[in-house]
Amino acid sequence: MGKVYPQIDVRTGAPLPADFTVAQRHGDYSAQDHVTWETLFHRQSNVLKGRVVDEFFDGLAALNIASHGIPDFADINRVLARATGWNVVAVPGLVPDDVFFAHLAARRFPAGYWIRKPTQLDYIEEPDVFHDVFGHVPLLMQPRYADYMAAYGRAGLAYAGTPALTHLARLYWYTVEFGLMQALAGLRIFGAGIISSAGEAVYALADPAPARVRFDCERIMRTDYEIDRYQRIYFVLAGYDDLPALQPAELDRHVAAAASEHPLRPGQLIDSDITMTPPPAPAAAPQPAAH
Ligand code: HBI
Ligand code: FE
Repeated sequence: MGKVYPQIDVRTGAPLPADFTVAQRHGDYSAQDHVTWETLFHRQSNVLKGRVVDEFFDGLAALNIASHGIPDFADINRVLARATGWNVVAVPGLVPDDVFFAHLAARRFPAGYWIRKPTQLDYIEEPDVFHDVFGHVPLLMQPRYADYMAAYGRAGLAYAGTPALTHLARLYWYTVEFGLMQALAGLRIFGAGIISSAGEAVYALADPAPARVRFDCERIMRTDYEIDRYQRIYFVLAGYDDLPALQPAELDRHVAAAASEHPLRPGQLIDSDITMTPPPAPAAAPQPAAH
């Protein structure tokens, strides 16, 4: 069954426009909503130290996305638009694929305006403002990432309604949502789905269970994914230059090659995979002598 999309803004009763955007209505958030943001912000900032790519914390700082409550998108956009031409727009939640791609192609990131309830800190089914703004928006300050996201939107529009969309969605999943990156300092979190999850931020880098495989566009396009559990496989970019340009002719070749081979299960490894093992957990710190 396909998702049923809302037709009105539930806060005002006004019909949704064709692009699904709504006003953020920053003044409408409750004190509890801002506390939920603060709780999530502190928890994730702590767990991400030494685990996330440097550009993430650079982006947070530049955009003044901080613990002091849910950000006002207008404040973010004043900085973000000048830096990379992107803007954040508010939407009620998931939007149809073609609407999502049209926003990205126009360098608009659709962010859920609502925030999860205190009883749902660890799992939500649709993206809220914490996942979207904390997880996705800081890296939009990075020029290569900003260009990749817009190119993904153009590619999505080109493939909308075709079987190739399955392959393109896998690429988004294994880079933008669940990608890792090999930085000079070590293996780092890159994807927003990991950035906004306390449990997976630890699991993705250090747990022995999942595979960590060198990024390969066609290989990813063959790989199914599961949305309701920690990933069984992560793909590791060597850097921002690894993000594919997504030019139409090259992309068509990748999609055709991926479609000509059988799909791979999420945990399945193949001979051509270059795998990496996580570094051993650091030994427990020596106890200070009592005195
Ligand atoms: N809508 N708001 C929102 N956020 C998403 O990440 C999103 C979406 N609609 C479709 C979608 N993602 C994916 O199915 C595409 O990347 C294929
Ligand atoms: Fe996301």
